[in-house]
Amino acid sequence: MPSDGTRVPVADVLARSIKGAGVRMAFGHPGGEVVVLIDALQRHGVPFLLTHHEATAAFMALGHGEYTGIPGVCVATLGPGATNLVTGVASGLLERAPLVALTGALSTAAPSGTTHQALDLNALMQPVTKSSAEVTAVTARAAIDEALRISITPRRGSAHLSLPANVAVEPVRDDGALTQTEPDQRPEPDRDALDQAREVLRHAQRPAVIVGINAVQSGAAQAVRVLARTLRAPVATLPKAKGVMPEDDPLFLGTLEMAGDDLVVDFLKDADALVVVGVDPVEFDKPWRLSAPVVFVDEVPNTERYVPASVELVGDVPRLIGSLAEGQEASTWSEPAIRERRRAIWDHIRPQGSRLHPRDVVAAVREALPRNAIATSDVGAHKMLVGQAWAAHEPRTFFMANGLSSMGYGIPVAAAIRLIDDSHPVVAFVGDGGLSMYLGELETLVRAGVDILIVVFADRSLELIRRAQLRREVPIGGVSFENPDFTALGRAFGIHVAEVATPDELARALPALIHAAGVRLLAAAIDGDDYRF
Ligand SMILES: Cc1ncc(C[n+]2csc(CCOP(=O)(O)OP(=O)(O)O)c2C)c(N)n1
Ligand SMILES: [Mg+2]
Repeated sequence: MPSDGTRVPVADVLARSIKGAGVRMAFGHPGGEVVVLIDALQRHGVPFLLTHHEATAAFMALGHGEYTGIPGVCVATLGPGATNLVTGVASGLLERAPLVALTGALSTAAPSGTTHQALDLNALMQPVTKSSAEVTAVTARAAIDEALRISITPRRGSAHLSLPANVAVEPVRDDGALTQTEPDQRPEPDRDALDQAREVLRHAQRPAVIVGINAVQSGAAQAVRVLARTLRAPVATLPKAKGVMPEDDPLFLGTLEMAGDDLVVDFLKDADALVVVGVDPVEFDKPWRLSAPVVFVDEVPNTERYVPASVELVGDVPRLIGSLAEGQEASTWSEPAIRERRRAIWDHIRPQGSRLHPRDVVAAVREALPRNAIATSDVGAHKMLVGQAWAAHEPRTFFMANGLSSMGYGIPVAAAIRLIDDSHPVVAFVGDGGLSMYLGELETLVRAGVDILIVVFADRSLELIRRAQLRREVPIGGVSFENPDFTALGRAFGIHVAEVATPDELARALPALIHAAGVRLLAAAIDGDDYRF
């Protein structure tokens, strides 16, 4: 292979750029059209993990992206491989995860009129990505570098490339100048806006801080903590920003949009100014309910206008927050009042009297795991509970589907994170509906040697949807099902399983589950009726 790279096959050029971007591993499910690409990835030092369903591969790539900030890569074949991939790729877009999806495509040399497995893959992927393009021998280098760059440019998300099987083996015809692989430059902050924002805070008696996902992705956690402590301001987070403020900090108020959210919002109504940091409207299912003036700080402009901003600071978030904090004084908020509200939220989400409440499960698992444990949540009634009850103390230790909010996210994201970084224990909280959707992936996890605790809330119900039926006063139906025999699943997949139905059984089962290696499943029989939002 010549050193100037002019004769390098297209698949190798893609693999080399992917390796160069820091991608740790790729996830996928092959077809004949992508075997050359997968081989190239592996030869260039990007191991490939086979999943049983392409969506799982995309969720794993998403986990790689959300955790490391470096795009995750997933691979699928053309036709059904690409259509199966769509849900995970769309999740990358709306979960704001850097992700590059690669699919095969029909050979450009296929006889005209070939329709077998032929779909317009770029048209398929266009609405669920930031960009989708077909790779040619001329554009290969620019296309992969552009896909990688687009995926890490705020707002982060998915990019897709389709690679015709014959093009993969063609030598590139333009391996020349590298395109920019860094994200686009952030705009310079507007000095007048900064002065205005500082004035808003200087006149406020009770400023509060609301934090969203871009505070995590822009590395602003430390700056937010300093600002909050300087102002002595309560901090509420959106679910994907949990951990920006340690949740045992006296200033931590609660998580918005999750169970008990009304109590968080109600407290914030007493604020006379809000600093809203990196908040992406994708996480909101409810309208903005606060009327205090808003200082909006983000990497990207407030284009959706979901947040009614009085002043907008757009640019380098940690620096902007640092400038905002300078010279500010402590507010008149009382820390005991914040603590009392936290207690009220904690009490609210668990009504008295149930045998084993989901909050008890989250609390017991939290207590059994160290401070740096990483948790993920899937989607359903349990997510509303976990998002409020799980205490995250550092950024990037809690991951939840809260953009596309697709079932199937929890387990693959936790597994990918653990494969990339084995220094934190990981736990995935999932519903029984979500678990059954991709049950076959337990084999993937066992084969990959993932150390992971899966906690399944076994209520034999799509509980969140049952609640929707109750709310909309339609007959209950099409939302209940039977679960597999979880203990037998343990034998089938070779995993450690414990089934619990009471707090005592939970306490007895937990130590062994926490300390065992490999895939462990805790099936907690709970009553879906017990969730309180
Ligand atoms: C892929 C996908 N299909 C459907 C939905 C709609 N949905 C949201 S929550 C939910 C129920 C999930 O059931 P389960 O996993 O058992 O969680 P639970 O609500 O019982 O806690 C459904 C069907 C979704 N979010 N994602
Ligand atoms: Mg359920």
